[in-house]
Parts: sequence; structure tokens; C-alpha cells
Amino acid sequence: MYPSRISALALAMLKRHLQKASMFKGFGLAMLSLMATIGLAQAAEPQPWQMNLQPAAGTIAEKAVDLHNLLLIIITLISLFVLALLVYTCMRFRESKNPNPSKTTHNTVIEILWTVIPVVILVVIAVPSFKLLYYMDRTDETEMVVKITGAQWYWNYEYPKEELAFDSYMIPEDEIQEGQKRLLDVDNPLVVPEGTRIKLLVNANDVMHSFFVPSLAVQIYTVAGRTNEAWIDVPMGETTYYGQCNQICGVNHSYMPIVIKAVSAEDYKAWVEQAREEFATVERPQTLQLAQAQ
Ligand SMILES: [Cu+2]
Repeated sequence: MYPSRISALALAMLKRHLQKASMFKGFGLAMLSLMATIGLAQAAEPQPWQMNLQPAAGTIAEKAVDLHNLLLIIITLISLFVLALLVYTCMRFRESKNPNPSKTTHNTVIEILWTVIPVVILVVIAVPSFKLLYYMDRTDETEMVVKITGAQWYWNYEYPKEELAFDSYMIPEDEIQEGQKRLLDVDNPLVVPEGTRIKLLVNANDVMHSFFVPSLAVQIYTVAGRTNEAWIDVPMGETTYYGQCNQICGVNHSYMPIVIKAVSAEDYKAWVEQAREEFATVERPQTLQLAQAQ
């Protein structure tokens, strides 16, 4: 059993225990939410039995969650309305109550309504949707660049300015150490400074992959021979963000997780120094120069 599993289990047991002891219920629930908050502050990852989205990290994710919540309200109202109409129609026009069916085929008022109302709903959805789309397109307002290449079955991260590049492989199940997450942790995470807007130049080495980190609300396809652009808005806080390739890319598709580790500015500097020794690119390929020129 892995630590995250154990802590989730322990949390569930504690919760059940606290629910029995009603005297401490309020205090216990407050402690539980505090523990959950602390847990979330350190890592953005999928939780067992999670039903909702991962907590939003950064402005893009916050806007995406807001749009999602708006859509959820609209779709719920539409579904309830259609269900009510269906139930009403089944009851009101059932054969026993309605032996002579009407032969009506047209009703101008209703036809105009069922054309205009959906158009209005779509316009209501389109406004925040396009706003977010254009916001996600502001890659020129970023502070640093990382080039990401998807490969069968690992990621390669390049820092053009820092002149370093390295591969990032999942830690195999039999080499997992205490505190590491099965199928999620990698040997070399993408280390970034906290509170930074980062441009991602995304490419593929072979087949299509997809760079997907739910908490940062970034999902972009990697296509060989084409550089796609996206940006992430890493918020303040030393957090590890987990993601996965979400384009079926071959037999080890599920074994190429993404780990983005946000650290403080000083720690980032120290990491760059150390990483340069470890991963320095001897010769800068042309793609790096192109990326840097932008
Ligand atoms: Cu892949």
C-alpha cells in the first residue's frame, strides 16, 4: 500500500470515528478540512474517489473552473426542463386519457421559441467561453519558455535560456520509494519557479501525445513536425502538479506521467546551477535557438 492510499484510508477511518463521537464532531470536521487544505497545498494530484475537478491552480484554471460551473448550472436546468416536459407529455397525452390524438403538426410560436431560446443559451455560453479561449492564447505575456517534447514513452524538457535539457521517465513500480506516487512520480520533474507565467512550446518526437496537467488547466497535443504553443500560470506556493499524457500513444501510454515542481525563486536558481552540471546541452540544436529567439 502506498502512503497516499494509507493516508486517505486513515482519513476515512478518522472521519467515521469522529462522526460517531458527536461531541467532537465540529472540531473533528474542522481539523479534517484543515488537514485536507494542507495536503492540497503541497500536491495537486488525483484523489481516491474524487468526484470533482482538481483544485484550480493559477488564473487559467480558475477561469476554466468558473466556466465549468456555469455550464454545469445551465446543463442541469436544461436536463431538468426536458425531463419535466417528457414526464408531462407521457402523463397528459397517454392513450387512456387521450383516445383521439391531435393531428397538429405546426405551431409557429413554439417553433420560434425552440429556435430562439437555444440560440440565446449558446450566446450566453459563447461569451465567457471565447473570453477564456483568448486569455489562454496570451502566450506573449510570459516570463520564461520551456520546450516540451513527447516521446514513446517519456517527456523531454528543454530550457532554451538556461541551456539545459533532460528526459523525464516514470519511476517503475519496483523502484518506487517511500513517499513516491505509483504511476505518477518521475525521475526528473519539470522544475519551475513559483508565481511565473511560462510559455510552453510543445512538440512530438514520434506519435501524437498530449501534455495534460489538470490543476493548471493545460492540455495540448504534441504533434511531430509542428510546434504547438500554450502557457501556464504557475501560482505562488511550493506545489507539485501531477499530470499525464492523455492521447493514446502506444503500449506504454499510461506510463509517461508529468510532474511540474514549483519551487521558490532561490531554489529554482540553485536547481538550474545543479541541473546545468547534470544535463547541460553540449550543442544547442536549431530548435532551441528558434525557441529562444521568440
Ligand atoms: Cu503519450
